[in-house]
Amino acid sequence: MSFQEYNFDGLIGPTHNYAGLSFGNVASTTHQNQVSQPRAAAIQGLEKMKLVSDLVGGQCLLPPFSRPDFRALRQIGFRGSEKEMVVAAHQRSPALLASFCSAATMWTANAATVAPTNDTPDGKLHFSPANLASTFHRSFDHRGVTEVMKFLFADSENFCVHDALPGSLGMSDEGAANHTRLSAQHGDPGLHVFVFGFDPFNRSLDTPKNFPARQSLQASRMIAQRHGLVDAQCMFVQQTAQSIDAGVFHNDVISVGNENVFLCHELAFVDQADVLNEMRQRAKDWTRPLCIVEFSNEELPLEHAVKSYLFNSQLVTRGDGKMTLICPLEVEETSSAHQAALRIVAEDNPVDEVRFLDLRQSMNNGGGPACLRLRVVMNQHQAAAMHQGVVLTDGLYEQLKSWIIANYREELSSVELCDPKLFEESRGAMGELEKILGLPTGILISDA
Ligand code: SUG
Repeated sequence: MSFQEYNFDGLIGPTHNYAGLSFGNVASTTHQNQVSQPRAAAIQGLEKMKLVSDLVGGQCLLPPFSRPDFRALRQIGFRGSEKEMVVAAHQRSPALLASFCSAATMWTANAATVAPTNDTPDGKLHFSPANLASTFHRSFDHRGVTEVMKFLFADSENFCVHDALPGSLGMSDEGAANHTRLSAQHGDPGLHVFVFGFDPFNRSLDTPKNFPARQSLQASRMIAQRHGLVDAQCMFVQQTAQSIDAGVFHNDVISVGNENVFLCHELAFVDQADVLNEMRQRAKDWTRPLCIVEFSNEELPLEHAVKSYLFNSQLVTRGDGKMTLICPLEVEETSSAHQAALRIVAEDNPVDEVRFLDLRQSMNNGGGPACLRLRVVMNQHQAAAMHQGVVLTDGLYEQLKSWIIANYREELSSVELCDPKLFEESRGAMGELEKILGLPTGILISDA
């Protein structure tokens, strides 16, 4: 059986904007109320998909949804026409309306946590959509995401798509952004490293002072349990409060792993030396040695790691077994991070290439290359059993480019989120996209 990693990137939606909704995410706060460029954002994301498709293949996408999310507005008691609901929400608070207009489903590293077939006792590929309960503007997104995933992975012989965990703060789950699967090669058994920021059942753990810890240990444990993973396959590791306070709101801002390579900052984890030793111990019988590259704070100050998003680079395995590190331009522009990237390539490990990519529009909201993709390891039967309409071919790439140019505004300001034309445009665009991707009518329209 041959296995391959498929990257499901979030196609960036037409209401991409800078409302500054994510407390603890430095980029989101810094760019609050700036004018966004939805068209450029979506093209930047699409170009990343094309690059990965050309480099390694297996590129797929997850669609955006129409916004505002009228279903959610109705759920919290707004009534009347769509225009009336939008005006009333805006009058209550511009941030409230912006929460229902967010295009945050683009960051598909937060869409779900995944356990591939060869790790699960029932031999199915498991997905647990994330409840994203720690940020209000993202807490409704799992409904649409789950519906889409259940459609894409409908074949119950091969796949199991769970519902999100109950949405309480104590059970707050941020998906694959706080989970790394390491393995000798994608098709080999994996070591699942779950990274949490707090434990609702143990308040004596160190907690951040300035910003919220988003991922609950109990949520991580429940995801592992429902995927059928046993302790021998898992590590549960605490993120340092210091890093969260410096803006590391997800673990994928301070570490990244792919197959047998793990890159991290020295301030990523509590008791880090023990954590890394345990990883080495767990990997000692692998057919390829685990290569860990750790950066000291002296070499790469924490704030440079956060500003550059070095650890949010996308690490992919090419056909020749070597790896490419796809970094945001900000890494090239931050000298310490640039040097760090060059060190990764120079050291004895499978990474032999670094690429820099302009993802500025998403980066300004705290979303780098790795935030924009969900990794799914599939065998060839599963790749054939999933819905094929979301696989990026050259034809689909061209179609999506034209669709973006035809449907997206060049610029969008916070005030324009009240514009009824915007939600008509967004709904119309999603209707067209459903046809392009062969999705059921209405699945991307957040109305009912
Ligand atoms: O949850 N930003 C997202 C960025 C998510 C990045 N994902 C990963 N690290 N995997 C967040 O903070 C921007 C909020 C706004 O629109 O104002 C936002 O939601």
